[in-house]
Amino acid sequence: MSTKLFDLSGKVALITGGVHGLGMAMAKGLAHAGATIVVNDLSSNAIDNAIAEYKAEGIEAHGYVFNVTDESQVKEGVKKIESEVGPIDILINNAGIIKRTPIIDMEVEDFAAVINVDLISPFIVSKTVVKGMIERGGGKIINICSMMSELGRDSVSAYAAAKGGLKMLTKNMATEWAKYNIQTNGIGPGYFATSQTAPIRVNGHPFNDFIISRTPAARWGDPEDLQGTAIFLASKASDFVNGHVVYVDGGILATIGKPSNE
Ligand code: GCO
Ligand code: CA
Repeated sequence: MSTKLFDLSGKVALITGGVHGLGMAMAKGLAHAGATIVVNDLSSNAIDNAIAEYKAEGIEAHGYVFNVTDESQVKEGVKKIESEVGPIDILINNAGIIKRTPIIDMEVEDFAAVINVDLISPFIVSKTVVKGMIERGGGKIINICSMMSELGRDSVSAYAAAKGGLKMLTKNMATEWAKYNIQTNGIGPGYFATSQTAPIRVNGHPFNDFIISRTPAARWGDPEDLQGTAIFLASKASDFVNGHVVYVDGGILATIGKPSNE
């Protein structure tokens, strides 16, 4: 049985904001590897729809309404999850937002809102969940980073600041918690076909062509492309892997790119 390196049977995984897109795809991957899936969102409607979508794939997911940026709601939510579903073995800090506005036009409140969801909430949820992981002798934390953990792009300053910060928070969590057999790592998705990128993925839109030519694999990622890395970082297979961000990007970070006429 010790050879079942990627088996997640008996594990409970909380995927914050796992009600659509990349979070849902990763959650489905963990479920197919045996994990029990818990998701949260601000809206009970979004949760109901997600639970139905999981069910259609044969997955009995559990949903909880709470706001990841509010520490008392997070404490309450985690307590409920752990008494009703079971102790959380795997945490994926996935909930995130983006605002695309040039720096000089951006309001401080909008910048702060992005930092709050994309950087401060992983801090809040992790510090809440990790206490139980320490008591139980281990756990897995996966922070969802971004190309913007490494690169800038016009109009996404707050997102880049948050995701760059999340990469360093990942290293600091690894530093503080590796000794408790808790592995903290990140996944940095490249450009994926999700609702978040829908406005910039339109056929003929210059950004669409740009991404395809900028990506050595020459395509947008399919959310399912993240499943293998999520399972790896959630499983025994990664028990001595600490503080890394695995970029699942079709090679974007490997290359400087090429002239647009090639
Ligand atoms: C953008 C995109 C990105 C992606 C992703 C890249 O506007 O450039 O939305 O920020 O969402 O995080 O890794
Ligand atoms: Ca268990």
